[in-house]
Amino acid sequence: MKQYSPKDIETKWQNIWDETGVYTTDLDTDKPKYLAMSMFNYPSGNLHIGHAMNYTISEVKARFKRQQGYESYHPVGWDSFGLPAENRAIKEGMSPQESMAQLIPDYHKSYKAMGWSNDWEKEIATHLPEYYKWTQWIFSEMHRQGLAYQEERQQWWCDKCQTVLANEQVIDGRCWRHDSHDDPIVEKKGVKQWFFKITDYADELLESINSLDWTESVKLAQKNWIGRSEGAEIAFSIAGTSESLTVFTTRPDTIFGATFMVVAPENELVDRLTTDDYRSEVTAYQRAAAVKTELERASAKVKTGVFTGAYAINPANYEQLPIWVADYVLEGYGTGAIMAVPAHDERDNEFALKYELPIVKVIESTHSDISKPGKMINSGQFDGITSQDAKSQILNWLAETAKAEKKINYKMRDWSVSRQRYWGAPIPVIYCEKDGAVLVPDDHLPVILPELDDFKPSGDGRSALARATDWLSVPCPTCGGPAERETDTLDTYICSSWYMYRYMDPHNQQQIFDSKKVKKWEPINFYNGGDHATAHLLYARFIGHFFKRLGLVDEPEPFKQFVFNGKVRASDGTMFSKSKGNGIDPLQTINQGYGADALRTYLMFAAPLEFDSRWDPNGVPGAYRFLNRLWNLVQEFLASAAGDTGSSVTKQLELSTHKMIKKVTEDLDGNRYNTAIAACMENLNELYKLKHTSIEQSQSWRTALESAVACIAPFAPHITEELWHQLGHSSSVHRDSWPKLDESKLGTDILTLAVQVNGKVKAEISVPSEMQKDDVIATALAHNKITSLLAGNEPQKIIYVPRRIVNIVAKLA
Ligand code: ANZ
Ligand code: ZN
Repeated sequence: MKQYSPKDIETKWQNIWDETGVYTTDLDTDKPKYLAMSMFNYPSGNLHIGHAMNYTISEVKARFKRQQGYESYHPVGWDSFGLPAENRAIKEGMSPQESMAQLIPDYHKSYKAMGWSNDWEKEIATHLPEYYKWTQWIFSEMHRQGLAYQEERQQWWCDKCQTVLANEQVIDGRCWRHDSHDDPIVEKKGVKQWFFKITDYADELLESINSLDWTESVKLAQKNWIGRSEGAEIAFSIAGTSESLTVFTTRPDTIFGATFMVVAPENELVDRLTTDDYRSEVTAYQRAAAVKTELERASAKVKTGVFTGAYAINPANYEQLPIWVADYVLEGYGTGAIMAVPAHDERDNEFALKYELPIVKVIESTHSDISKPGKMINSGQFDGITSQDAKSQILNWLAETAKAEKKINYKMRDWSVSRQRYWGAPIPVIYCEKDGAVLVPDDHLPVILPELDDFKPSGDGRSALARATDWLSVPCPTCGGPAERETDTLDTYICSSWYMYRYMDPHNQQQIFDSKKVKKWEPINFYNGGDHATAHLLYARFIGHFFKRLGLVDEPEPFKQFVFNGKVRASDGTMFSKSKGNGIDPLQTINQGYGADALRTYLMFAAPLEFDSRWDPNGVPGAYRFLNRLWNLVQEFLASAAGDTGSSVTKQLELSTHKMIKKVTEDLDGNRYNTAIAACMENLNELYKLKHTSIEQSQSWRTALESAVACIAPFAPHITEELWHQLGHSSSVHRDSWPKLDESKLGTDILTLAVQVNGKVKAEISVPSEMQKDDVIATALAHNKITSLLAGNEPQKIIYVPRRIVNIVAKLA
């Protein structure tokens, strides 16, 4: 009997698949399409166990659909620009170009070794000019649509990366590339930046979240990130001046309880408001606040602030309110100024207690939380109504006499897209003294990133491109005069915000993509990932909505379904990490002899997709044993003689098979991979039980085994391909092989009956409940224990107690 040896069959099939192009997708197909992919790989080292997990998830889905007869596309590409790649190159002492030339072919080998069904003809890489030409084109198109603008702003700055970061790239106060405890907290720095006006899309990005079939927590994260807040802007005039101070509040109902005002230290009004007596204190306070991070400010245990000497007039009751400067009010949100209501807002309350400012309660409530609704008090004509009603009534009343209006604010800021780093797509802008910032004309794209010997950041806040003098000076596209290129490059998140569309038309030289093709292949049916979900998904959605407005796509949402998958952790529950050296190398596991099939099956079996799993050292060997059992059963079948399988065994084979088909199909559609594998295992156990009654080369057994092989194929593509061919097929199991469910085979219950000989239980048989008496008796007599007991003696009498017992009376030797 042939032994199961992954080493012998896996590379063999990988090569055959390459040659025959089973995974090559016909983008012009008439078949129904399916597109499954995992988040973009940014090459910065080896394939690790997290990759093995993530990419297998979409891969299984793609295979399942391909077997079901879809034109299923599992694309592949590299998010090869950006900091992880550049930092890796610096560490290895080579250029990023050299680093990619080394890494990408290594990934090719690893991807093939994993048995992933990628379409290599359509491979893309974001650092290639044929790709980044279109990344640059997106920038230009944003600019033409008035959605790209330049502004000097306080930006997060990572000292280690020597670049600014987008808000989304700051995680708990640290850089997304440098987020361990010993890494520095990011700081703010005033830098001139390019921005994309994603805030213009805030409402539609928020609204369409509800239409998405996504992991709930990720949808919630999108909503929180956009952070829509409904409230009002109310202007307070400043006593003794003609100026006013406008605040944003979500609680106009509390205006009679406002006892002071607070302005953010950076607010441009501060200098004008501050009276000479208080100027030195205010200036000192502003300086101290400037070096604090937003995180420090927001989480500060003790609130601090200084009085400006100025007063505002409360438009509700004309009381004079002292204006303070305090850093718990942030400049980037609302108007950067608030009316403080210490009786009903926690932060204002702390501040008032510390600086002995008055506290006036305006809502009566039995609740211990001061921010809760209740009955209005101390609020003039509004006393007695509920605070909910007061919200709109007070706002309407104020709007008549003072400057007050409804206002919606968003936490989300515009997307800062320029980076002071070398390894990215150059921003297609040229600066001319006469014409200012001019776009590089489309027919001059791409602006090629020049190769540089020294590409490290210079430390002066500009990228290494500032030193590429030949590249830098160009004639102005408008006047032809001397001009200089932009030295910032585009954030790598732009590269990855549109790649899914390029997959649908990867080699187009004329356009970013052919809309007809994209309209056929959008949206991505299945997308998964386990990291950076908020930022990347928000940007990709923004680009989708932008393309929709340009008419390039029909569907504004690029990803129909998204699964935020769990991570593989070490067996002690900690994260795998390079520094701890406790990582699991997928290729090593494969090469130990267990093979890719066992690794894949284990990973998909270890836990529900959305849960973390702990690496179990017995897991891959366990999966290997399961596959080995499948292998051996097929070998036994092939070695057996041709024959007919009795109707009882046939019925049971059918029942078990169709139960499996139903469960595996539903579970794969519902992303319950682990229970799908469990159903395959259960079926195999059942087949092993049945083979003890009989196994022969019959149609019944063939169908059962082929179905078992086909259902395991998405998880274990090599062994199943080998067995499929051993079973006599000449085409691949990976296309159009999904077994058809026959519901009529499921109706039957299975009964377990005791078989007695002369009143003593000697055996047990399982039969379908509707089986007729004669067939039940025949099944009992065929059991090998019974035949050997009877040893050829004719039974004298057979009594059948329906659904319970077959009793055989016979003279025994
Ligand atoms: C008066 C008030 C009374 C407020 C009350 C709250 C409770 P969200 O939901 O986050 O939008 N605020 C406004 N701008 C701010 C800024 N730049 N920095 C810090 N705080 C700011 O919260 C809006 C509330 O946060 C606003 O409503 C304002 O305080 C404060 F019982 O106004 B409120
Ligand atoms: Zn010019």
